[in-house]
Amino acid sequence: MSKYGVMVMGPAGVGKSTFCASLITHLQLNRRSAFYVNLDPAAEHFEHPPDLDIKDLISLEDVMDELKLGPNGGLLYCFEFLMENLDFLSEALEFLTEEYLVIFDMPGQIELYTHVPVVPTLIKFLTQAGALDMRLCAAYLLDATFVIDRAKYFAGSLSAMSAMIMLEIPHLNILSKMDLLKDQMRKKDFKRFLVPDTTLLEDDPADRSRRKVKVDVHSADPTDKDAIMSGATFKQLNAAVANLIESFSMVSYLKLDSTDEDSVQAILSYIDDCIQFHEAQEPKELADEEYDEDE
Ligand SMILES: Nc1nc2c(ncn2[C@@H]2O[C@H](COP(=O)(O)OP(=O)(O)OP(=O)(O)O)[C@@H](O)[C@H]2O)c(=O)[nH]1
Ligand SMILES: [Mg+2]
Repeated sequence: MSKYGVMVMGPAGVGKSTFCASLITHLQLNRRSAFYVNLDPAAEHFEHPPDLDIKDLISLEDVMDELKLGPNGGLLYCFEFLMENLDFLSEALEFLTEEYLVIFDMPGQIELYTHVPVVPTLIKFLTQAGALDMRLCAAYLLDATFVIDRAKYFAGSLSAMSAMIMLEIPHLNILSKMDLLKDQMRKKDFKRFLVPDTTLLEDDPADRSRRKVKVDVHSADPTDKDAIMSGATFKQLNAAVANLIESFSMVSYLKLDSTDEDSVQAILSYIDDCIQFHEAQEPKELADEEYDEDE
């Protein structure tokens, strides 16, 4: 019997936990079962209490205190500790039936998925045939307001692509917080950002405003952010990143507004399709009150 899950990831503050909460509320309203796993040892407040919380295994505060580590080093230690104690996960997940959607709420340190092999190892463990055998997909969130600054948008897209290559599971890239863009950009203009391509660099408003700052690149202070970002090298770097993303042709985006139920439902449908959730479900008997007597 397979298990089904989605790993919600992406940079800090992009709305991962908010999306997890909206998804759980939506599943509950549709009489579906969710199992919420918090894997962010720094997360404190939850709209829905987690069914399993990494904080019950290890405390980030204790790690930082005892090992004299900063928050990022501490987080890495917590994940390495989790890797050595994977029965913490398997004991909680092994009895879940295929009706459950397991939702993993991940921390915002993207180095966990793009640089160090911790999350790829975790994914191998969860999806391994014969053990938990989970059908898992990644929901990689980026903040939709990144599109206003093309450098940020392409850097985010590069991190999404890097996660796709490292994790090797079905992957959805999602632009979150769409409600924040409603007043800033027309729908027609936004559509271009759903598939990154190099033409988007041609009309970068942030680039135009940077050009107003006249800087002599030869005498400028190399640590001055404005000087660096208005220079030709920065432009070339962005163009190279955009070219790379376009040539791999792997990244495209779905839109999400976590405050809108239809939007959450649309993303859930993509998740269900990716992990083939519905194929495994037994036909359910209708509850008594749901029978239509005329039929
Ligand atoms: N307007 C708007 N704000 C949102 C949305 N989703 C999240 N936010 C806000 O963005 C902030 C960060 O949201 P979180 O859900 O904590 O983001 P996160 O990715 O889990 O953050 P970390 O776990 O710290 O990396 C909060 O203030 C949320 O209220 C959204 O769809 N629209
Ligand atoms: Mg969070």
